Amino acid sequence: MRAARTRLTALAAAGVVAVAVHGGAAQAAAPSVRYDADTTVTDAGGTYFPDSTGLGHRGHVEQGSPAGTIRLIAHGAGKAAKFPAGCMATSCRVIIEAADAPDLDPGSGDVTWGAQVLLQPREVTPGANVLQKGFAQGGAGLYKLQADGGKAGCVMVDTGSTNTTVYRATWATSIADGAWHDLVCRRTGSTLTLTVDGTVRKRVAIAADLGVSNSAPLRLGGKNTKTGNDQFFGALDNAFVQRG
Ligand SMILES: [Ca+2]
Ligand SMILES: [Ca+2]
Repeated sequence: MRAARTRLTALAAAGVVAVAVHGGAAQAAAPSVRYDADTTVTDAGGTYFPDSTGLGHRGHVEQGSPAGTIRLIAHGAGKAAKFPAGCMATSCRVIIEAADAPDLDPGSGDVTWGAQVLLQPREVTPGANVLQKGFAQGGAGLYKLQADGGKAGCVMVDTGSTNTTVYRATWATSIADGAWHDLVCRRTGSTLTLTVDGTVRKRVAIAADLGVSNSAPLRLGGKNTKTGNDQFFGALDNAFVQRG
């Protein structure tokens, strides 16, 4: 049992599985998308982070104006994606964006998403979007991981106009302490759960029929590249989405 537990801990630390933590029996991880951020590829279309699952959800680097840049920093045996804290004062903007795809839309099914996040106290901003598909406004619906004010939070909004409630599972303790944290959001039925470093920190009730299915891209580091995009200025690794 100790060996099994150690293995689960290692998997959770890699940001690739949370099912085993919450679901009782262990399940094999099968994310729809994951970015190990160990490398980038640049071609005629620009620079992108390859999808580590092999499913081809390229994470294109998209810059706003003023433009921010993402660089790779050391993390474990590999790298992580560092967003640009050096230009916070000028509201520079840069995100990682993957095109809409059916396996990124969970509908009303269970879904897990998350990332490993490193945030320094000086990088804290009121809005800091880590990972999202969709928007809180306008009916698109949304699943999101954020670090607003340095506090990890999971957010869901139903697609459509009938249920516009914004559901949030936020931990009151700041994670902006200059250390890596493993942040996992999980929707199971009528529950939305935030897990930080393997410990459940917040659990809230959501509408059982809430569904997220939209035409928005998957975005890391901001809601878009426009002014007021809730730019994230920390570092990310192993951002992932997993249905089921
Ligand atoms: Ca990495
Ligand atoms: Ca879609």
